[in-house]
Amino acid sequence: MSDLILHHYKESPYAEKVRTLMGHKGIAWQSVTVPRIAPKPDLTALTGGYRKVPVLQRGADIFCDTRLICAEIERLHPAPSAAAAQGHFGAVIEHWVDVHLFAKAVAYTFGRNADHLPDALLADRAALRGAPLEREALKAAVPLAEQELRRHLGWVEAGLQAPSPFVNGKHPGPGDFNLYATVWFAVQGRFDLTPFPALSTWFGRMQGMGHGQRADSTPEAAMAIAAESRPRPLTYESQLPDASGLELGQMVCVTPELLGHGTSVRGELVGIDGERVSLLVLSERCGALHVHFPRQGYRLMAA
Ligand SMILES: N[C@@H](CCC(=O)N[C@@H](CS)C(=O)NCC(=O)O)C(=O)O
Repeated sequence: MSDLILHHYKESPYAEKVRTLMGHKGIAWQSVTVPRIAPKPDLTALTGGYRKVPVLQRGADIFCDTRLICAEIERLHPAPSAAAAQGHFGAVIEHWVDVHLFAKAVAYTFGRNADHLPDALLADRAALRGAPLEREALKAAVPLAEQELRRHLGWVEAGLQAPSPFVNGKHPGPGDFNLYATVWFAVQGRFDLTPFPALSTWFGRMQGMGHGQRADSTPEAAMAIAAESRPRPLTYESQLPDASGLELGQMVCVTPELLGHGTSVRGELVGIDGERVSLLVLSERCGALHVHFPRQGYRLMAA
């Protein structure tokens, strides 16, 4: 049985990014379904408070955010590679997708599906954004979101005219998986890819990767695994404090920069470098955990 446990839900585009990476690499993994809205007591017992999806668990090590999850999967399963080094601009594409394109895809798909979204989902996402989400306003936002999506995806279409089959180059890389997940979400809102033939072909190629070998599990089983495991030794090359001025051993808080309301994690700083940060979190239900975050996209502060 694989020790990789993905906590996710089927509608999540960021989870689709990881599921597709599992497919590309032909990995076996365990699947735990998380509620789509808060409260998520089982997930937050494992993360120390982070509620977003997906989260990857290996024993008592918890990896938050797809950037770090994908890096961990790449480290454990290096072939076939999806590393940025094989192509160009993977991180730049990821940032553009996260900060710009994703919001347009959400505006489009939420607007198109506005009449079918449960009230509780709208209330939950409004609380997470710290701003109201009303059905009529969501519907009114669709034409602009569609125009913007078309303009941005036109850039990708032009880029894919080159002989490379992937935006990352000859092989799929982080940019491909991030972009795929966001386009996948727009397609859930019935966004029409027909005017973008190269993008459609690329989309089909990414979709054809599948999701690897998934075995369904439960939150209880995942928490029992965490409780009976010890966090793995940390793999930071240097244990020196970095430019943040924070010291190992002090209590810190990690908060997402985007949609951060109420999702901070507090713990003891046990590892830090330019790419990631690790906190020791003592969970009532799961014992000692190492909760890992990327530096990109998260604010790290003294608690
Ligand atoms: N930067 C994060 C973003 C994750 C994210 O925003 N996930 C969405 C679902 S696709 C989410 O968690 N929304 C709120 C929720 O489900 O509680 C990542 O790459 O994992």
